[in-house]
Amino acid sequence: MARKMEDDKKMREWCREIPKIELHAHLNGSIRDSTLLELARGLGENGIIVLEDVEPVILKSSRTLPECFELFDLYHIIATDHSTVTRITKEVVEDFASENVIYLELRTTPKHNEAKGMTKDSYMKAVMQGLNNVDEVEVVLNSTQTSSNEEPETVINSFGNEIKQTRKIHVRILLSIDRRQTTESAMETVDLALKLRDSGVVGIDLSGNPVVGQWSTFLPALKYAKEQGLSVTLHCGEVPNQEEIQAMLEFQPERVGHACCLDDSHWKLLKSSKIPVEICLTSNVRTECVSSLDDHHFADLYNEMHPMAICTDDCGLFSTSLSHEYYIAGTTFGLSRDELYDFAKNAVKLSFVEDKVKKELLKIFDSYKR
Ligand code: 6MZ
Repeated sequence: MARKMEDDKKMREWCREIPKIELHAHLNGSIRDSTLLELARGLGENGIIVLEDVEPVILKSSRTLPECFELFDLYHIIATDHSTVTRITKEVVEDFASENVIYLELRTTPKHNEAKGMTKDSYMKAVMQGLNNVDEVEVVLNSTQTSSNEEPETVINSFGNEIKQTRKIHVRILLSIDRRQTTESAMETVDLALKLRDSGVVGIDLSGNPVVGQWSTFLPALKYAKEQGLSVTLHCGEVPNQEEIQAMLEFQPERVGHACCLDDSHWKLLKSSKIPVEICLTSNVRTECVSSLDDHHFADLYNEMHPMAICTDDCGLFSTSLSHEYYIAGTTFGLSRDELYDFAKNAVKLSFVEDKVKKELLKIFDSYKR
């Protein structure tokens, strides 16, 4: 028993220590619990929300998909203020870096709020300010940015090797189109993404409550994004809307998130198309998109060597971390450390970052294991 606990602890430590790539993380879903409560208390004191109503919702550990979207509405009230957006961004990046995430693709829905003088543009400025404010680690936003000349640290890794470790995280941003938006608003988001290309924005995500909105509303903006060379990822199959799933797979996005509720024919189509899947284990179980970890489609896709990346989705909302997601993937599906390591490394190829950075990231993986 004690031996098993010791092995388990070592496995958790190892999952934390290895370099990792995060490809599916929503900014506002990744807010620290402590920050969320602090902000909610502030709003409660100012009479903007009733804290007693909100606190149990924040502290509840398991939520259905509809409950998550209720909570997101609260997150949006809390986060619609420039300085808060800046603070959250800084903390989220620092939290991922502390998990040894060496590349983070962070997605967020640009918001406007007239009362706070916030436009989609100013929301994104606040996000960028948050990236600038990160001080625990160096944030690299494009491949032309010159890194500091700080000497990398020498550390001994769990393979027993001496390695050089730099305190650096590459970050790229995806702008999310919320399914509640109109075609015009979705177009605006794509235009904003194009404007912010030099600031680290590399693509577009379609997300939001999966039972809201029509595919035909977003399609013009998604097509436009693709034509302009932005990468596109879609939340696909969180609910069994087979007509939409068909249309999404035909659109051939560069990646899809979740892919839980596909019928047999779409399952075959996904596999033959080799569209990479962003896998969010804890999120899928908590939101009841899959019945249990054992029944998760990860195992089937893994056995077929389908391209996939392990991701967190909303590490604040689901009280998880990327290390924990690796740990549960390893322990649930019986992956060895070598297999998990290769899996982590393969996620580099699925990222939307420039080839030059991909090479640099692959080098970090190789030097770590050597
Ligand atoms: C669909 C999700 C999601 O954009 O305000 N979001 N959309 N399915 C999910 N699975 C649980 N998790 C998060 O981050 C929060 C927003 O991301 C989307 C929702 O639109 C949510 O409001 P941002 O930074």
